[in-house]
Amino acid sequence: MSATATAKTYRAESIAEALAAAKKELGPQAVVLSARELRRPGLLGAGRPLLELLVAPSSTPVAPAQAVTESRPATPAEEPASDQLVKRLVRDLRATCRESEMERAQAREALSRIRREIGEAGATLRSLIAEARLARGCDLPPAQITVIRQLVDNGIEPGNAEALVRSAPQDFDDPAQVRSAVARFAVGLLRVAAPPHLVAERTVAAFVGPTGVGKTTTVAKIAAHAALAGRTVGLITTDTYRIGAVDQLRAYAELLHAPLCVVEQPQDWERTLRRLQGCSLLLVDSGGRSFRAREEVERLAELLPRPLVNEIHLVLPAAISPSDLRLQAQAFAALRPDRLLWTKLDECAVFGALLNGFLNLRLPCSYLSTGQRVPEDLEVATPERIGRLLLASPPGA
Ligand SMILES: Nc1nc2c(ncn2[C@@H]2O[C@H](COP(=O)(O)OP(=O)(O)O)[C@@H](O)[C@H]2O)c(=O)[nH]1
Ligand SMILES: [Mg+2]
Repeated sequence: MSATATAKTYRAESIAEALAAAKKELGPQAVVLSARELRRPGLLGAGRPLLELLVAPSSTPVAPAQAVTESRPATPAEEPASDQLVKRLVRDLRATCRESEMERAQAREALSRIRREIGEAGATLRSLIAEARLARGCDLPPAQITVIRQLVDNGIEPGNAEALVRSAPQDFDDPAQVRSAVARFAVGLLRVAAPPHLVAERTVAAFVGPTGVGKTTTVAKIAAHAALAGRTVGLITTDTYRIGAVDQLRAYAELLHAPLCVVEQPQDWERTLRRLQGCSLLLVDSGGRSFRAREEVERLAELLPRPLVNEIHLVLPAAISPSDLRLQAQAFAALRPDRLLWTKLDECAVFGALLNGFLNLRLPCSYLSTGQRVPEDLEVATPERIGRLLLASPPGA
């Protein structure tokens, strides 16, 4: 006789209740053959669903597992029913956890998409308003309006361009003169930060930013310049997330004969500082963080405690759009960066981001990275250089 022929069904609100009833009737060795959820009868089937267990007495030869459990793997006949149930519950729980984790990830993804869209819409709106003002001629003379348009063509946010032109001396009526006046004004306005490789005091400088912007390469360049300037450099990385990230920095460390330490948790600093106590400049590379990964940025903030870390450079590509700049600034705000470091200037046609970054974030600029070569393609930022970049004619203009 098959197991299902002698099996009985038990219904209850919980598995435990149904199982207790089954064991009471069929004995403690009863075997659960299957379980399913039933909708309660009623208009809407409301309330907690009922659970139905199909249970056979233990003396009954158990039918081949797949007959009862369909596609589930076979369960050894001697395995007690309670074990099977526990396994099943664990399996179900795991599946539920996986599902809710996926739902959370999808919700996070949707939220950041909305944030991004709002950011972009805001930037577009600001541009449109500024454009509309310019189209109406606003209250500025034509020469000033021409220069505002040129600055906008150079990637400067329209609002920033107008503010800059309005703030510069107004007593010119030739666009070229207005342009020079604006350039002089911008140069006076821009702030740069002392580059850590040329600072005499012992400094711990960290470099943070999105993935692939050139953090590791820039750290290597600064380390090489520091070594050339006679500093003893120690390299530190918190990037244990990306495969090969530590090896990338280790390769540079070996070339420079600089020690390398990994900081994976805040407690690692004590050991790291002991090991690098002879170094006068500690450069901390970090893993790239997507602006979506808020928790990761918060975790990184714990790995870069102030005032132990003296300065945090937010590394961004010079080609970044105004809306992405706002998003990235927002994403990395938890780290309280105090320097801006621009990379990939060589891949850039216009340099408005350098001014947008300064005006929107109010952070001084430390370095400019102008290519892939280590250590050659690195410049210490100066207002004059940034001013020249801002006012350079865009290609094709
Ligand atoms: N064109 C150009 N490429 C750069 C510059 N800085 C870094 N890179 C390249 O960008 C890629 C990513 O650099 P990496 O330092 O690994 O970025 P990270 O993920 O921020 O650490 C590498 O191929 C670098 O050679 C730069 O200033 N200009
Ligand atoms: Mg890196």
